[in-house]
Amino acid sequence: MKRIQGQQDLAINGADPAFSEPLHVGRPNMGNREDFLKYAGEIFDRRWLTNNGPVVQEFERQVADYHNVKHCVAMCNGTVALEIAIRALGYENEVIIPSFTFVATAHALHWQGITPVFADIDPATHNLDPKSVRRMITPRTTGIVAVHLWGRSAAIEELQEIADEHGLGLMFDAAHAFGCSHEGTTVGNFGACEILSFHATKFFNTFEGGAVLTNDHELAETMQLMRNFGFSGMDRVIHAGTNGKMTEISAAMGIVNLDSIDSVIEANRRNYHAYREELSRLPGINLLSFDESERQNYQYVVMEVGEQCPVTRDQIIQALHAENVIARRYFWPGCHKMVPYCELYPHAGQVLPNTNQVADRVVVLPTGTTMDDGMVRTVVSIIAVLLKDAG
Ligand code: T4K
Repeated sequence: MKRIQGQQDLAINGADPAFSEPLHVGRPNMGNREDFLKYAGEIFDRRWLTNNGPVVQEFERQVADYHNVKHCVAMCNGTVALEIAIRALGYENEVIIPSFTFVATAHALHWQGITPVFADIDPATHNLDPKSVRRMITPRTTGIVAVHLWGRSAAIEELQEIADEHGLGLMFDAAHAFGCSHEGTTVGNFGACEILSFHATKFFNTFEGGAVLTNDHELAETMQLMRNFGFSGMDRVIHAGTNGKMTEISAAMGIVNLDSIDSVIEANRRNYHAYREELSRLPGINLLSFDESERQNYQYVVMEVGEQCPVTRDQIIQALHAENVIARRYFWPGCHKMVPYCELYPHAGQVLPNTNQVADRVVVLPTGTTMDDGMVRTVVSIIAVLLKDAG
């Protein structure tokens, strides 16, 4: 790896990139290959590939136990898990969500003819600001989908209070929060239900996949029907439904990845600490912190580029990309500025000042089991040199 000590060492100035292969945010963490191939062989022999097979059922038990929650309903991906949960809860008309989230949160509503109403975030937490949620309630509001962004829990108690006061549903998009806790209770136990994503780029993956966690037996049963076209036994459809089923091979990947989850979290935690130590020396740069008294998965390393920083966020992104460090601007520019929402609700941004500001200053840095301490230090040295000569 090259040493980066001055401007002449930067790839934006013509030097070779620091890394020969791209470093991605969301490079999949892979479990034990032999264990996975053993499961694959058994699935092959059994000729049972999907439709609530034995591996999916075992996976659901393990994920429910991991979160200390009664039911895990596995799905083909997090977006369909959101759609099914939203429908099972009977949400309609208007539902309040943050704009500062992955666009799937908004799409899962719009796709079903429900209006996503964007509320602002608290700039300190990047999560929904309960005060803004209150302001967005209308007679047509039926529910709230709050997000535990970056795995850090939303303002759960305040949101529950608002939901109770106004007779609204409350569920959580916990796509980032696998295994995380709030005041000692694991995600999955809050609101009516919480959804997870196991996409390849999540620190815990099933290739593609997702789930809904809930302690509500009836709700779990409804979602089990809905993910399988509403079938209850052969030839008998008793509910509206779709195809949201997880395959056996995805569940096998999940079980194998669950076996090594502690080492993945430890790698993420080490990288986060290395980034924190190195970045703390840089002016105008703030690394979002995790409350280490809670269970965390540390899967997103989120840096904010403040006004005191001598270069802009996009200059940092450009310099990193030139070095093959594919840092991301998640979730810029905010859902409200994306199609179709910017066309449907062109004035939504007027009540989202914090979303607009935060979206302009975030950089998400690569982490995971393919990164080590030395690589983290090289990534930070690129930013440090860029800042030093600009300041
Ligand atoms: N709610 C929230 C809050 C979410 O963040 C998400 C998903 C959802 C709901 C919906 O859950 P799913 O329906 O996806 O289960 C990624 C993911 O596609 C998405 O799952 C995730 N959030 C979002 C935060 O990130 P992209 O478009 O940034 O990913 P992409 O394809 O650019 O991948 C990032 C990099 O990772 C690639 O440039 C290369 C590397 N990569 C990717 C894949 C797929 C690999 O090395 N191997 C791979 O297999 O959205």
